[in-house]
Amino acid sequence: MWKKIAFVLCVGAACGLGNRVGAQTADQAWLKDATPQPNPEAVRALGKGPLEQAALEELRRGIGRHKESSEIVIGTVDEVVHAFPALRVPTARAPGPEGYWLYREPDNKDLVIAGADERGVLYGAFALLRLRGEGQTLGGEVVRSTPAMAIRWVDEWDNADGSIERGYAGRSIFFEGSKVRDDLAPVGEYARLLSSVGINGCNVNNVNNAAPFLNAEMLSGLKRIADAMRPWGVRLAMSVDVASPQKVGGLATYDPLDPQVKAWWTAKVNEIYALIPDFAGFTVKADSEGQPGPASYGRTPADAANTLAAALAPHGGVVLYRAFVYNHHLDWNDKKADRARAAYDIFHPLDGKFAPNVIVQIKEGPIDFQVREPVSPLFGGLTQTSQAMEVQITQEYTGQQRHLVYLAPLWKEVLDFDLRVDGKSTPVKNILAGTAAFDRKVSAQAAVDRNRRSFDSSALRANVAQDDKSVSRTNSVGRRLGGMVGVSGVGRDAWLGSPLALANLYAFGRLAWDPNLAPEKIAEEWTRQTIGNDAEVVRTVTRMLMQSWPAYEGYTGPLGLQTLTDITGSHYGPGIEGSENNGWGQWHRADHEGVGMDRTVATGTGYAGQYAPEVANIFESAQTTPDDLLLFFHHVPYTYRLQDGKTVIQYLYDSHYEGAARAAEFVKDWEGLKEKIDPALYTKVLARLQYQAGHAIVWRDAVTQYFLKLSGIPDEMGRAGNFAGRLEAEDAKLTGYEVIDVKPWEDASRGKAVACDAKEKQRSCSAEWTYHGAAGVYDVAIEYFDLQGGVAQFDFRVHGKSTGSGADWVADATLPTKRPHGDNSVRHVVRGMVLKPGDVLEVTGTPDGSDPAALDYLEVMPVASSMH
Ligand code: GCW
Repeated sequence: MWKKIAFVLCVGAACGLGNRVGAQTADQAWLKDATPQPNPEAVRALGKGPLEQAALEELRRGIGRHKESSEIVIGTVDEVVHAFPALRVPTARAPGPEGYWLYREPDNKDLVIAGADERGVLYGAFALLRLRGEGQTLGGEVVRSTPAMAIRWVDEWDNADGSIERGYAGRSIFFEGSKVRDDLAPVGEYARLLSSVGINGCNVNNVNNAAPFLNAEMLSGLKRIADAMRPWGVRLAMSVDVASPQKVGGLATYDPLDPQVKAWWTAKVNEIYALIPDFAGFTVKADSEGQPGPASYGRTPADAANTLAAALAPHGGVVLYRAFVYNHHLDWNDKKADRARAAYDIFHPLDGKFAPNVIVQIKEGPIDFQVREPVSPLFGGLTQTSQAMEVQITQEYTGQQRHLVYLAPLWKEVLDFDLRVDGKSTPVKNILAGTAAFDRKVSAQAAVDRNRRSFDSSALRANVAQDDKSVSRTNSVGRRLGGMVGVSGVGRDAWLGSPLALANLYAFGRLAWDPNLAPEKIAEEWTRQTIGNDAEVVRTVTRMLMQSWPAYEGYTGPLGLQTLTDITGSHYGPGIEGSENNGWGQWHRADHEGVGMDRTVATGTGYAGQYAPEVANIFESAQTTPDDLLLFFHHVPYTYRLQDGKTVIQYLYDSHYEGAARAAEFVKDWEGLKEKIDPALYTKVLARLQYQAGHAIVWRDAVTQYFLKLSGIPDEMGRAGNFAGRLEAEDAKLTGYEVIDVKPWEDASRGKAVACDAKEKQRSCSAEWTYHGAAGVYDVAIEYFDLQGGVAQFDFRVHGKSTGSGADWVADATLPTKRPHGDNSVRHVVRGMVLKPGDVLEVTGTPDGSDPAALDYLEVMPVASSMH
């Protein structure tokens, strides 16, 4: 009987999702497959629609984990009211579009999941599983939830060749060799993960290099992707190149106001909808970082957006037009030039000129996903235009998934930030939800409309086709659209590569659904579902997640300096001058006297004046600017005192040492959970945390020795530039190794390292030091450079004898760039060495390919402080 039912009810991507060995499944994230428990009576669906069937399947799979003796009935509100006319449902408080309620009548064991529409049923099912997963049971109360925002999308930056821009988890799950992949099972699993946290759209291709995606073969492939995601209520969107009429269509122009161009887009959009009837829309990057745009014809972003919008409107599609438009050839010597101003300067004058189905997609800060930036003032600058906030799940500037950085606290700060438009409370989250003060008139109208619709079941959508018009329908009542878009970067390596980074994907969906959720609560929820329900596990992992962004900020770019990395390259390791002296405009203007960029109206670039007066006044003065943004808004002397009286320079030293020390504690925290978590997960995460602890030291040393040299002001605690116990490679007795200058100099201890020149054909090189410290037991750290293009080998010996476990290792990590510097400087620790004065310490490096087994230093550390 069970088999038969399972067969009949198995639909679309819900089929065959058992825990396939070696396959990429949602199991690697927070949705754990339960062993099927044949208990088909426990869950019943009232409708036959595909999303409702997916919800049914999901509940059956998940409920297997929980003992269920009663029945769960799922359906749309219409279906529930129809099936149970006597049910005392709380009709006055019906869920809004895509929402649900979970309801158990006081005198009845059975539980009802009612969705405002089919998506709501699916989200309700996932909500129930989440509550159960957390050990919560429902009493007689109603759990009622409606997403705050209409747009809850992830954007992928996948290229047709299968590579992923700023992706850190392997190759694309969607594309390979200019085609859509044959095996789309991972795409279905991804959509299931997205759906479980309420994400309803996925743009699958990069905003750069988008033109090849509009050819006929690719479009038929995209149809297959849309089919794989549809059972989970995730609609497909794509990025388009505005020059496509010329590049793909062969027209002489792509001027958005040219009638031929408009006709071309209409025909192309019709072709897409013939294949994908619920296609969600286009994302556009234009006039930005080399992408073509309307400026080539003297047209505005609104002209370009509206041409696309007109083609999409009849089908209910939308245009997400990115406000990431700026000149990357700014004059570095011009003290008034400021990239941060660009989005507001370009888009604010266009407010009110966009078609109703255009949403301006704004990065959360005015620069580019830095470790900390102020909120983009453009959110407050568009009161008649729908807006979405773009955040990055993929950790481009925040450690590229090799560092633990839980981003929900950053996003939450932005969501809660009050822009005080017209002197009224205007948190960003309200703007995105279309409920800001300036939306009051239209939202009042929408509320009337919603009330009229509530429990007028005929107005509630009952099938996918109707549901897919939800976006345009909401807009037709005058309510601004809006939402959140997360650049996700998932790949074939367990989605995000790092197991703990998945907390960011999870948190993104949860916050887009409900921006009032606390990041800590989300972290806890995620930990329980992903790692374990044990109290110590939950407490420890939640604490690690919550401390991770402040730690990373502390050792990379505190006080609003932004991430102090090479902004024209990998965006990964330390490189303090990488953002200066070029046209890209991520400047911090550090000199001998002081640091920070003057963005005030009085003496600087005027950026601060883009905020409403109450906020602008706060940022205009260094005294009232919060310390963590001080150097974003002001150029101050190193001796300037922060709110607690500490000088800027001392804070720079302290925060780097404290941040790196915190990263070292993450290792200890995790080690304490060894007996309580899955061994494979334990080992995988431990290796990453150990790497992070080492790389945090690379960051710490680079930034502190750089500012020590530039400012000439010593660290009160005597740490910066003094590396006790460190034996420099360039001071060693070298055999084969040659001294090299590392660039930038601050990325190596004292700016120098040694490399083994493979061209000379020697098999290996060695560096030897004589130990002069006290006798005792030590941990020894060896700092080396793990370069691409070969797997170098290392060996550490004392008096020619192997030093035991961990004494030889290979440099086989995949780190950015091909020359030795902070991107690829790695710390290897050999623990518990017994040393006495006169011991000869020797590191042998064997180069391979283009990896010259380069070494920076060796550090002898008392055991207790080995990571510090
Ligand atoms: O952060 C920068 C990235 C680019 C990216 C660009 C953008 C897709 O370094 O790789 O391009 O932002 O957001 O368009």
